[in-house]
Amino acid sequence: MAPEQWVERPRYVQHAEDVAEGAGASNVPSPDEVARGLRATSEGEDLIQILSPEGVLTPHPDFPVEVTGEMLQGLYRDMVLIRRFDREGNSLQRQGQLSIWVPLLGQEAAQIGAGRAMRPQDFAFPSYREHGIAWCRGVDPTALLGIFRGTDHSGWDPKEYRFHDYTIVIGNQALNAAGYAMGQAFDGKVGDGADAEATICFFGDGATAQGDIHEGMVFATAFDSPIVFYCQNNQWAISEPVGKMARLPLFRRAAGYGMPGFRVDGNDVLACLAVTKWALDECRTGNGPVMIEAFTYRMDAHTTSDDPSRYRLAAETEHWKLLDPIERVRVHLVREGLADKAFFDSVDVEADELAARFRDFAVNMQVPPVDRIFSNVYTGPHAEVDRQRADYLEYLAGFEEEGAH
Ligand SMILES: Cc1ncc(C[n+]2csc(CCOP(=O)(O)OP(=O)(O)O)c2C)c(N)n1
Ligand SMILES: [Mg+2]
Repeated sequence: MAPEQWVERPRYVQHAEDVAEGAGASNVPSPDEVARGLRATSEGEDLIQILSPEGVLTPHPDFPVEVTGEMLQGLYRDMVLIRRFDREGNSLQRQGQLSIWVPLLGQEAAQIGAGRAMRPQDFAFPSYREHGIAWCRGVDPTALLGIFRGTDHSGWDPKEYRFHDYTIVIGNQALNAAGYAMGQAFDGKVGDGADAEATICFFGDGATAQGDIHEGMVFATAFDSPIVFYCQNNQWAISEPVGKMARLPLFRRAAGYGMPGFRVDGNDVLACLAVTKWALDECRTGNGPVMIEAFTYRMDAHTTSDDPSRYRLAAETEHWKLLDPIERVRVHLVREGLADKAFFDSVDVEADELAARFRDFAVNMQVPPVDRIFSNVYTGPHAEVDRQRADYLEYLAGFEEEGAH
């Protein structure tokens, strides 16, 4: 590739200076902007796609996946349910029930595709937006609520679900995941058997600028570890567009470490499923690691503390709406006669029930005892933690005495 091509910015990225220059005061995208956005995703460089935004299914020769009506219905249901409880989480924060919420809106296919590609024995290391992966691992959505109310560090047993705690420190999970995958290989868990294991590590586009990701990839490749590095490129790291920190499509970085890298349409659940399944199988049979870039879009704010209208154009979000990950599955199911109205209605009812249960749990959450923050810091008793607990309780007791006078 010629050097001048290296610095070419992807066309789909809006830069802060473009916004400042008033590139698009209007919230309505022009037809040209819409077409540009569609091209960037559906005809993007090396983009692996099976289900187009129009709902047309084209099998991929390198990533075969057996598609049945029942399987597509299942993926549709998963995506509708996680979108529904994600929206409920957002509303609960707005109503003061949660301290913060991290929306996954727009990334349903990237997460359900990868999550459903995993086998029970595989292990996932998430960052903080992977509610869809939690769902696929069998973690009940209500288990997420303590984290976002600020009363719990986690809400599930990572070993039971083979789904690690959320990691807020950007990129840090790549080190844990690479180490875990090295351990899987050392323990002889890699091979041709049906119980062979792999690890998958989730992180964002912004995290690729973090040293931990680099170190994780170096160790994983040096030790031929069974790990899939799954980057959800949702185009933004809070207010920083991916084109500002990456001169090349992110999946190309894999070559520098010596592993295969693929860019998959992150809004196409079938492509995400097929490529991740292939990658996990490569890893579990000793051909890891593999990197996947799921090319998608964060439709909502970074978190409920963020206001994306300060740094990106509504037009950009509008054209990604046309690439909606759920809508293309719905269109395909209807066009091919694989689902009827009763099916779609039943999923909507189920989604409403899940949201109601989620809300009910949130509003009835009890305030935990103050000293619970000191629990589970280490696997066993620890003198320093005990000392800190005693200090803190004594400090709080001081307020009670004051109040008594
Ligand atoms: C080590 C570290 N530096 C900075 C932050 C603050 N921070 C939180 S989210 C974020 C952006 C991450 O963007 P990306 O990796 O693209 O993930 P996304 O939020 O888009 O899913 C930053 C910089 C942090 N949590 N940890
Ligand atoms: Mg991002």
